[in-house]
Amino acid sequence: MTAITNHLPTAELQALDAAHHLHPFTHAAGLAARGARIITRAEGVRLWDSDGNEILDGMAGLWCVNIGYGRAELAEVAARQMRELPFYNTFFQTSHVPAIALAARLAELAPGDLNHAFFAGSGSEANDTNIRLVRHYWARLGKPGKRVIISRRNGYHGSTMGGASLGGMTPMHEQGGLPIPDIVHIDQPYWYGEGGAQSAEEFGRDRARQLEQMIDRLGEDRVAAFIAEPVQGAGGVIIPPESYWPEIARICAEREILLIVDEVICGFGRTGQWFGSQHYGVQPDIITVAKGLSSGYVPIGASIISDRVAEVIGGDEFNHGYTYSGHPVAAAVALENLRILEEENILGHVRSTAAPALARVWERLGDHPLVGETCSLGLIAGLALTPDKARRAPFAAPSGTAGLICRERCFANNLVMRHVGDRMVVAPPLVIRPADIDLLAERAWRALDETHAALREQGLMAAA
Ligand code: PXG
Repeated sequence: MTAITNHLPTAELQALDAAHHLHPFTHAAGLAARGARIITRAEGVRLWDSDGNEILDGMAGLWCVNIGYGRAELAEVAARQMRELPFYNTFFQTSHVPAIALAARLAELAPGDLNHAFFAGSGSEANDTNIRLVRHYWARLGKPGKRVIISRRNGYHGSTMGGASLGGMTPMHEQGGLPIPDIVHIDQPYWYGEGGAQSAEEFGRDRARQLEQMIDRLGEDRVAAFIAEPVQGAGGVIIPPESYWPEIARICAEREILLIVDEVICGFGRTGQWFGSQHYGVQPDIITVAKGLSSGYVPIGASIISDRVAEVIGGDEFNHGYTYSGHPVAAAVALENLRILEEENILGHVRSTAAPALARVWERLGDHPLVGETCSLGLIAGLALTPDKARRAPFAAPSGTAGLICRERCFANNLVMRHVGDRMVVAPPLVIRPADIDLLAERAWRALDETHAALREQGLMAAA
């Protein structure tokens, strides 16, 4: 078989890309001026670009390639499924084997009585499903007034109208008239950035109690659900204080609201457990999954729903669904991905080898003069850049100035590390080996040195 590497020269690809391809979350004119880096192939934890550079992927694509790149088994399953049944829908009293098998497998893996999967094409779509689902659930129980969904500032739940409304990203709300009605936000449990003089434990409890206060303010008869990520990913890897989730669980148990845990990033091994909610010992009514469900090889997402919720919803026709709900090729690939995760004990590798190795090197990055804090859980890690370590001060320059320089220094050192404001984050493929974790840290340190030098040179080391 010929490899798909026989492409146009990089400059021509960049020109066509700039002329015709609008990119997500990208300043198009800025991209056109500099040209995109074009990724042509990948293997394991490594990417190659159109100029032949080898890059260590610290982000598992976009927090999703959990089993690593280049697993031929997934390609073979996809090809077999395309030959056998490339498409059929799951509407109108029909089903097919891959969707059935995947739903049953997810019921086995998901904690407690989360036994029912509603399939979507992405995490955003699954969260849109969740909005309609929880409102319909309460309406079916004779409480149509319970419509409000409480979410968190700086949470991320997708980019559709519903997903972006659930998310707490102000720059997203500013475009397109969001949030949609009946979605409200409470503060995030970001102790390093917002904890002030409080202890982490005290702060975590206080931030959780904002949920209780918001329910009281709105009235329990108006609140349908609370949604949150176990660890906020796109918000900059915000790992909540240990006191946070138990308090959230207490409030959800005492109040008549549903708990939706968005596992799009934390699911399928990222924290060392199948689901991040298991790490924190909470039992959701609904979980959102996508990304690691197929290791990103094909688009697929799902809402996994408890017996209690499914029973209520099932008593009526739920007027909702996507052409690609349970797409046979996507479902077959997801199943194969789950088989590999389990049979190769990849979660065991995360827990006993990769996560401790990452935690060690990541903590050492905390010694860098530009780094204010580091944190990690499983194979997700974040650090805060600061001009003044002692005071945990943010930069005087607009948030993201230092982060962007650092991301570019990482890229120049053949490491993909993402920036969120002035936080740097990594979430490598779960199969990463200790030697590559060392390499990741070595390149990150070099990038931090270069960022430090650039900030000094440009007079950007002033604290706010
Ligand atoms: N929930 C969570 C927790 C996510 O992280 C979504 C929902 C939406 O999934 P889809 O498949 O619709 O994208 C996400 C997606 C970033 C970045 O730059 C993060 C995501 C997507 C794109 C970029 O950190 N997360």
